Amino acid sequence: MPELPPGQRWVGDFIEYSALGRPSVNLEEWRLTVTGLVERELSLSYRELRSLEQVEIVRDFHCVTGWSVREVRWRGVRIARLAEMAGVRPEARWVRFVSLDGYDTSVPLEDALVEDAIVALEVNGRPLPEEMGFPARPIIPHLYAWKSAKWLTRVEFARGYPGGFWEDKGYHPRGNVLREERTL
Ligand SMILES: Nc1nc2c(c(=O)[nH]1)N[C@H]1C(S)=C(S)[C@@H](COP(=O)(O)O)O[C@H]1N2
Ligand SMILES: [Mo]
Repeated sequence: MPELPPGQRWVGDFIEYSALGRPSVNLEEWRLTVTGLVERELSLSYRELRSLEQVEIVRDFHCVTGWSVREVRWRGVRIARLAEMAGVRPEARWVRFVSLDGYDTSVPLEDALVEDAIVALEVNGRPLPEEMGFPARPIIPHLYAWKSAKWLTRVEFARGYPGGFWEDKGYHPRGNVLREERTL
């Protein structure tokens, strides 16, 4: 049994949070763009993303409101791989994730570049269901789940702290689960 971080409780399944509603996604038009402090902007179709090396991770998922889901299997492309393809500039310190519905969130660059930080395309062996952010969401398992922007469409590298939907309401710039970085 995995260990429960401080202030969390196990629940059996995900609780859907879609603060700005569920956007409708047209997969033909959808692109994941990688922008900001990069040498080469990327604009990847779903097919192109799927053709990159996929990695699988099995990690617990922790919402800052206190619920945790055990041992979720995610599959997708390492954020570090996208950063390398785009050529992130040395001045970059932050990564901002932007969703189709307008939700956004940001994390320190070093947290986004760890080995098990991915842009997930699958959960538990199937493509992300619509309500879970199809076609893509970042998963950075050591950070709280609000950093996992569903319906991801843009990864932006920045020098200054970009903030985000919850961050601008007082939530933590990093959100490390074991350090209980919930609010400022
Ligand atoms: N676009 C978008 N992404 C989002 C959210 C949201 O409201 N909108 N909520 C976040 C929060 S607080 C959590 S806990 C997780 C919940 O993921 P789930 O809806 O798949 O359970 O999504 C995160 N990503
Ligand atoms: Mo959350």
